Amino acid sequence: MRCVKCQGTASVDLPSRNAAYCAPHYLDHFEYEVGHNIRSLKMFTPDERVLVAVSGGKDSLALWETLIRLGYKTTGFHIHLGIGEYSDLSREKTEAYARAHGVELIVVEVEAAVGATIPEVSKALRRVPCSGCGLTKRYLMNRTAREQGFSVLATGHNLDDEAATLMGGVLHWQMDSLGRQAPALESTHARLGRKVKPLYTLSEKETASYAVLRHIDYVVDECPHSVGALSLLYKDVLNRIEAESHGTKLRFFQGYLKNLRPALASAGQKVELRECATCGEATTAEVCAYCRMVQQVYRWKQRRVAPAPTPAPTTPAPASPSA
Ligand code: Q46
Ligand code: ZN
Ligand code: ZN
Repeated sequence: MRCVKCQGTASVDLPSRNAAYCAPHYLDHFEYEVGHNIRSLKMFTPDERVLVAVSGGKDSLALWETLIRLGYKTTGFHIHLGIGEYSDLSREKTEAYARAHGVELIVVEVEAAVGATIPEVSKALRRVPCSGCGLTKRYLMNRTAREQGFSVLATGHNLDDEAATLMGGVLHWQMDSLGRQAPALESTHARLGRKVKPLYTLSEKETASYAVLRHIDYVVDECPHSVGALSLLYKDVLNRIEAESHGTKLRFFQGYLKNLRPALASAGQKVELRECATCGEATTAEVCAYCRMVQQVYRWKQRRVAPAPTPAPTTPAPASPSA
C-alpha cells in the first residue's frame, strides 16, 4: 500500500476515498479537509472566538487539535456529567490536553448546574440517562457560548455520527429532526447561537487515525450508557454496507444535504420561540424543558430527604372513654 502523495509506505488506507496516505500526508489530508469544510460552509473566520465542546474522546480532541493547528481562536468547553469513573477520566484527559497545549478550558459540573448527576437525573425523570444528558448538554453549551461571548459552538460529530442520525431520521420519518440536521446551523433566535460540525465529512476511522498519529491521549472507552443505543446499531449497519460498497456513508450524507435538506428546510414550519419564564433561554413553551427538568430533579431530591411519614397504626387506637 503506497501513499497517493509521495509513493512512500502508507500508514492509513482509506478505501472510501480510494486513497492511502503515509503519516505526514495523512495529517495534511485531515487538516486540509477540516479547513475546507469550515471555509466552504462559512462556519467561522479566524477572527471569531470558537467554543469547542470537548468530551475527552477522540473526535472532540482531534477537532480541537486541528482548529488550534489551523490557527483558529478556540476555548475548550467540558461538561462533567457525573457518570462515575468515565466522567472523572474524561475530565482528567481534557484538562491534561488543555494544560499541555496551553489553551483555555471551561469546565462545568452537571451536579452544580442541575443539582444532580446524570445518573440521578435519570432516576428523577424515570427516563434513560441519555434523555436528560442530551438536554443538559445542549442547554449548557448554548448558554455558556452566549454568556461568555463566543460567536459559535463547534462539536466533534463525525461522518459516522451524522450518517447514523440521518439513518434514524429516515427509518422513523422524524421530519423535524431531519429538517434540522445540518453541519452548520445559523442562529434562529437572539439566545440561540450558531452551531457547527467541522468533522462532518470525516469518518470515525479517520478521526481515530488522526488522534493516534498526533499522539493525542483520549478516553478510549465509550460512555457506559451508550450500550444498546440504536445509533450504535445504525453505525454498525452502515459500516457493513461501507465495507461492501466504499464511499456509501459519505454519499448518503452528502446526498441528503444536496437533495433533501433544502426542500425540508424550506417546507419546515417556522416555530415560534419565546423566552423561558424561569431562565430566559429560547423555548417554545412558557418554561423551557431544562428548567422543568431541574424542577423535577429538585422535587425528587426533596422527597428523598424528607422524613419518612409516620407509619399508620396497624391496630385501631383505643377509643377514648367518653366523658
Ligand atoms: S448522551 Fe447518553 Fe452520551 Fe450522555 S448518557 Fe452517555 S451515552 S454521554 S453521547
Ligand atoms: Zn506520503
Ligand atoms: Zn428555562
